[in-house]
Amino acid sequence: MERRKFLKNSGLGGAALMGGAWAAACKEETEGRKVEAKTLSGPMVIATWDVPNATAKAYEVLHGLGTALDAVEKGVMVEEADVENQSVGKGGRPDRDGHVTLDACIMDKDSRCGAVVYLRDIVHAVSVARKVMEETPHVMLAGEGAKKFALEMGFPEEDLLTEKSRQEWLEWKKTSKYEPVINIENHDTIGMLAIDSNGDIAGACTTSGMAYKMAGRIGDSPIIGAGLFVDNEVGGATATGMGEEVVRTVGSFLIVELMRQGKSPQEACEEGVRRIIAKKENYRDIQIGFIAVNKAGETGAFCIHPGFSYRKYSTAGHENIPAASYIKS
Ligand code: SD4
Repeated sequence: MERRKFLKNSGLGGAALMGGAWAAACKEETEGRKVEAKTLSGPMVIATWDVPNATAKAYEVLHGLGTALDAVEKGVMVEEADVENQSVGKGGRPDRDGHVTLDACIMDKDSRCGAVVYLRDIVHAVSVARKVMEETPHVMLAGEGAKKFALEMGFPEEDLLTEKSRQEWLEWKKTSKYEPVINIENHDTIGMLAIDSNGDIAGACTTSGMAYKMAGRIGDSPIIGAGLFVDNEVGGATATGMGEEVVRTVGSFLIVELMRQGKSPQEACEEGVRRIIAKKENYRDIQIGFIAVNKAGETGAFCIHPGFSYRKYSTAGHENIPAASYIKS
């Protein structure tokens, strides 16, 4: 019986049987520094905010010995299709002109990456980003070009503005004040990081961006290094919140580099938030949340305001973990 079927039929947790490949991955050297193996006990996935359906889908892929790349794509697609999530994909809140525009990116273990920005009328922006990575010589496609490419690749065209988001937008237009409400109005952008049974890391990030943004505005989420960064030797990081501030500090790249220098994911996320606070006088007006994972499977998260959490699915279970915050209450 082939190994995949055997694992599925065995009734045993995949992680117990994957020890060989897993242990081998743990012994790799990273720039002369031995990677800690103490907490690495099987595949795992983390995602920004409390998104249990998305992490469950990703873990299902990982448990079936799928790649981290497939896991993060399939995982975030759950939120893109969920019309109740008004920060991602279909049902997302529109820009101030009433158009839902999507930003997404994906990055794999070989530092290959793809992104789409200002994509309209296509639900699964992350899958278009993956196609950009795999089928084109480019990293990022924008607007009309991104949509044309998506249609050529066979993605269906559909209106992403739901009646609920349309009604809220019409209500917003009465005052047209751009003051994003912390933890509410731009909640639930999904950034996801996974480690597969080979110990390889991939990440994805997808969003409809800040509600009622100016037409054409792009945030951090599709920008490799800002909203997402993965280095398979070290770990990965991803962000949610006011994207402009994450771009200014190249937040996710910074966090991965801090982990490369020896910081834990938790310490690195804290420093990522501190960097933003140091450059932003009105930091109390914004929310930023970072999550990170290192090669050993250790995770961390930090944010400016209380209220941010992340979902983690590993051999230890499936939990929602509230992130510590710079401002305590
Ligand atoms: C952006 N970072 O477009 C995104 C918004 C976000 O939860 O994270 N919302 O700036």
